[in-house]
Amino acid sequence: ENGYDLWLRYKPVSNHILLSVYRKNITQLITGDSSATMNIIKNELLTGIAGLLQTEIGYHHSVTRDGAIIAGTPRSSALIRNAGIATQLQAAGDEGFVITTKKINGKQCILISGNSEKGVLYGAFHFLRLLQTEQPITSLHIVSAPKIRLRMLDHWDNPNRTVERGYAGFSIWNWHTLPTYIDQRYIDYARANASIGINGTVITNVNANAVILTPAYLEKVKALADVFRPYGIKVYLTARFSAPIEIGGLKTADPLDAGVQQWWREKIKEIYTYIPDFGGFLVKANSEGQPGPQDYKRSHADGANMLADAIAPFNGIIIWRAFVYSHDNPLDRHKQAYDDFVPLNGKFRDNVMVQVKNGAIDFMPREPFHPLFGAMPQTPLMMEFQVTQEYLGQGTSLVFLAPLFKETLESDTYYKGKGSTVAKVIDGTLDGHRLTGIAGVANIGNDINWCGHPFAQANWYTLGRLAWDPAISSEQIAGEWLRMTFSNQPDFLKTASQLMLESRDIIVQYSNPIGLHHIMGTGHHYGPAPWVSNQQRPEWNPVYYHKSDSNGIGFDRTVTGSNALAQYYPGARKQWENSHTCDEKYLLWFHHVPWNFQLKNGRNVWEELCFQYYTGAERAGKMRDTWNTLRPFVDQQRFEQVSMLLKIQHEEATWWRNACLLYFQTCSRLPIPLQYEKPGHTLEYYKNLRFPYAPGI
Ligand code: BDP
Repeated sequence: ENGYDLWLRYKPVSNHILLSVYRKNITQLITGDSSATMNIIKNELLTGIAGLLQTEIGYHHSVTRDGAIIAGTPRSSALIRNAGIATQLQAAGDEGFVITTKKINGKQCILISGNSEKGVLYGAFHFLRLLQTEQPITSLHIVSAPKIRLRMLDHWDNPNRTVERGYAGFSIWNWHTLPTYIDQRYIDYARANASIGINGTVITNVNANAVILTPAYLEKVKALADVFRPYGIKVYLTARFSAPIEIGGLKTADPLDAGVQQWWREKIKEIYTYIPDFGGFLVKANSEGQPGPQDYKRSHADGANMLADAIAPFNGIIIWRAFVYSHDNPLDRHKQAYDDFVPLNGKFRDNVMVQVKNGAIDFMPREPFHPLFGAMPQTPLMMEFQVTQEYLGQGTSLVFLAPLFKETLESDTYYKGKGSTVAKVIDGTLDGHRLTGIAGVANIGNDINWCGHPFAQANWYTLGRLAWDPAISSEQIAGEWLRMTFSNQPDFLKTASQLMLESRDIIVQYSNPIGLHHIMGTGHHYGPAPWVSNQQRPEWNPVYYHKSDSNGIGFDRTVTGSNALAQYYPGARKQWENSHTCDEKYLLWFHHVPWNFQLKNGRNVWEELCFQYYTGAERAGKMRDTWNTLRPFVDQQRFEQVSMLLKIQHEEATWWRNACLLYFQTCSRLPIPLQYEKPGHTLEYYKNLRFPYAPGI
């Protein structure tokens, strides 16, 4: 298997007892009135059932026997309308679904329903998932509604098909052959997203190119939007703030300039002539060199509101990113987004969301939650996770991200007292927001298996599942994905899910232990480079973040340092503010401590770093041994791929360990304890490694 089928393989159910139960309970399909979406539902159910049950069930117009599957909305199907499930349907809302067992005309049926066809589509995929994961189906009473309204992928794809921070080949969007040539990939992409509830996609990079807003390209975007629509997916674009100058011939892009406002109004109107359900714009402004309203001494709110006003008549939204930092913020990059955005709370239009990365620095392997969560109650905040593994082993490492995403979502902001979790800020319950969203920076490219590393597919899957319901556990997600992607065998599942669930902790241990962060290679961000200090902007240098010197190591973010901690509510702050009681996962994130500082386990900081780096690298090696025991359960192609990649990962873990410890040792001047094997090379060797063709920039 080459992995192209993702988690939608529909292989025969291997449990024979279950298979016969399924065959008895699934005998015919009846769907609501035909439409583009209903045809997709019908085909998906027929294909899925044929694959899983190895039997062709008939397509009927009425219930003639036990085991009928009835899929439709109350509007499109009289059977659903008259089934007496109005209460359940009400609970399902606009996009949710009801799957329920019912007697109709004396026959035992399974109803898959929703108030919209999109809901039925999600229900159909859920039903197939039950079969794929070998769950009982004889008495179903499921009502499921998404907790988050916008469940999105952000593609960092450029028009020339390179993908910023992409490790799975080139962009799947072939701008050259669009709009006429519709690659089957576009359809399969939409289908995979629908299967996990994703309902929006930003198809262009946040480092935006205005060309996408020109008519020739809008034609191409329209072609994609037409493919995605029946799968319930809306298209969004990134807006380059200086587009009025670059493609509009104006002299300025000042958001308060009437000509600029007029230009955007017309541009947006034009977009809607191509794409009547266009979702809106995602904007990165005044960040890392991107143009923005501050170029004209206007605020982020001025910029966002100008676009919001132009798009409001079409019910579009503006997603404005809070990922900002500048070189003239001398103390701590950690603080800037909060400092810039909190004063703007309440100043954004109703159709603006502010998109905030999970942490204040940048998608680190472990990062405390962003202090903006809970700090802008009048502004709907959208979560931005990074699915592509820029800082988590890129394309070579098996790292399951559900534990990382969940750690953020479950963090307590204390904004409205204990229990004010980030998830509750994001899902709108704490402040009653109508607009809610979770976005993930996509890890998809044109590699045959979509995501490069076979296990990276699990992170795409995770994004969808957690955006649907942030309460789903990592164990559940890993289990579902493994069952559908590989096998339902209990022995396989036990070992493979443990492998996944530990993987994020392991990479934290061997790359960013006890709160170290941002010590990766320059530019490509591949591998360790804690020594780098020659970047022109201070906050681009790893030394800015670890502050390692002969006295100690770590970033003091307490009152004696940058005081970034003051941006958190007292309840949250308390867990970190005192170096002696600080959650040690974040010790060096918030404190600069002497090398002989004692941890709770009795080791000092230097010994702890050695312990973490060595243990992490050793565990990375064990991952490969563990995987090798799973050979009997996995097809050869994917087995070998993962095995080879785990070899690389082990080598990289050892490289992180050696390079970091040798470098930090130049500060601590302490020996690596004797029980550990010596690094295989000198620090100079590691410093001299170069990767001119590392992917993803
Ligand atoms: C950083 C990436 C950079 C992105 C930036 C962003 O290194 O490529 O453009 O985030 O999110 O993590 O805008």
